[in-house]
Amino acid sequence: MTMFCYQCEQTAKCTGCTVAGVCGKSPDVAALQDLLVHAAKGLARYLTRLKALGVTDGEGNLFIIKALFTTVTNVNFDADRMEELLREAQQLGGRLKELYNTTCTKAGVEPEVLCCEDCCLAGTREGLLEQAAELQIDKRTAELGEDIVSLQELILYGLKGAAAYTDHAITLGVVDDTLFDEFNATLDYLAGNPTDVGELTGKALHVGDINMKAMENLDKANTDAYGHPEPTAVRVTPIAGKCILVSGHDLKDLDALLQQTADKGINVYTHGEMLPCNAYPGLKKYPHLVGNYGGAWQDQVKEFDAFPGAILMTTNCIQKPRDTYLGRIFTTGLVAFPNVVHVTRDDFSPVIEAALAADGFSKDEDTEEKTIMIGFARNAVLGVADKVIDAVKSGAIKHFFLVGGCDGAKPGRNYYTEFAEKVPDDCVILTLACGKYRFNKLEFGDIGGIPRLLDIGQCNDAYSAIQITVALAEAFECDINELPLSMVLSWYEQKAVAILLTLLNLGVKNIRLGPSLPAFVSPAVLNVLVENFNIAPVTTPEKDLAELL
Ligand code: SF4
Ligand code: SF3
Repeated sequence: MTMFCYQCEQTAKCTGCTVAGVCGKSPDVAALQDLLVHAAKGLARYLTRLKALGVTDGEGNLFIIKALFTTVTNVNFDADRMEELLREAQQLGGRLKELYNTTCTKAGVEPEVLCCEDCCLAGTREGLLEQAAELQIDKRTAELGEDIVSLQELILYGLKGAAAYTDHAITLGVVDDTLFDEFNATLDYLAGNPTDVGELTGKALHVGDINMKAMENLDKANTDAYGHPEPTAVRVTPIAGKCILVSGHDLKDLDALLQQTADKGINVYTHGEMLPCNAYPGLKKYPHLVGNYGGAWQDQVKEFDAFPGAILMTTNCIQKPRDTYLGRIFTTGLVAFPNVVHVTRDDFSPVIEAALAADGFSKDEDTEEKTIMIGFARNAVLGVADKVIDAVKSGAIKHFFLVGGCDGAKPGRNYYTEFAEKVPDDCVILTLACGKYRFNKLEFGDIGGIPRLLDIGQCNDAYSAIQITVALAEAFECDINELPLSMVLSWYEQKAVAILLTLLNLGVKNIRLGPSLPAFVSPAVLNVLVENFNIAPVTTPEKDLAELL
């Protein structure tokens, strides 16, 4: 095997990418990512012990988040960038080791030996790749067995997802030391190569709690900066003129771009998970944020090719760009792709210049205006809670379905379109994340003025969905599992893993998960999830609907 990665839903043969990533990740990038995770675990060992001695290292804490987020699926495909991060880890490791030793001396305690010469990073790319080869997951599986590694990786992937949300919150100024301590302690735990299945299971559920806090912080960061999303009709057809398309998840990048394009005669469109930005008062106030273009991440190659302007990729999910738009696509933040120009939000002028040089939409393409409704995050929905509760009590609303999660490229995801179409007329669909593009342009109508499709927002707005669920349970004085609500989720990458752990940690049962179950969840670990949470794979829309209703 030249590599081994099974962290996402599209992994080869539903078992693992062993030759090259189905996502496009090269074996070298996969190896360097394994090494970066290993380095992060090593740094966390120092950070945890320093913390116990009363020392907080801000730089180290931030690096851990960056390192984890960088290794999330569809974020970083650039081996050079990965090596830069490893060198950063190396320098940081040296400094933390020294800090730890001097802190121990001052405190009069004997320092633990936390690393040796052998685990220091090699000086060359070849050397790094050789070191990484020893870390390949299949080797650990051969040594420890699939169940232990399954749980270790479940914890790691959950942390990666939570790190993505934490990074976005940090970007908007919400920095939470307690959360950093949780990340570091969990990585420190993994660094010890734990093998106790019961303890590993408990830690995995605890990652759900870490992610809940991460999503809460991000919700606060987003709403403090841009206000609460409000129900908004978003245009999904183009307008004549020069244009920029912004994809990913990062609100601050969009804000910076909107500021820098004001009065430049450029229309800005959202793509993929940026669609919910159109509902935030602090972003929709810009008249040149004109709407959304295209759908979910896996359609980007076709859509970016057709888009007659510049494209800015904030975080995941980026795919290998076609040559046809290589000169007008840009990455920012932690996203990286070889040969794609990387820009920072301080200066988006290369993006603006590319937009001005491109054709823009012609008058012929500016046809009828079509809109979809978005902006039903917790504030908007809880604002009409009385109306919703009355509709449930009167029987006008029989059931709620949360149909959401990641979209993806593999076949079988039309299940979610069919499921949404078949939901009975007296039921409401709550949705979030990019999986909603499977059905968010369909007509669902309303029940007594309450739209039957409520788009809560991005994947991290699972926080909003949880708040809505908890409020409904309080109103009906019941457990969340007793509500007339079912969750039919789709997953793709590690943020979905984090959200799933959050839901399980909250005790949510009967989740239907698809389109296929994670390859990294071994049969025995799956059994634990089935026994404790009655989680089940999706089957057919008809069968699942009948069972859930
Ligand atoms: Fe394969 Fe997914 Fe890993 Fe990419 S991220 S290498 S597709 S398992
Ligand atoms: Fe989608 Fe990548 Fe997960 Fe934020 S954009 S949900 S897959």
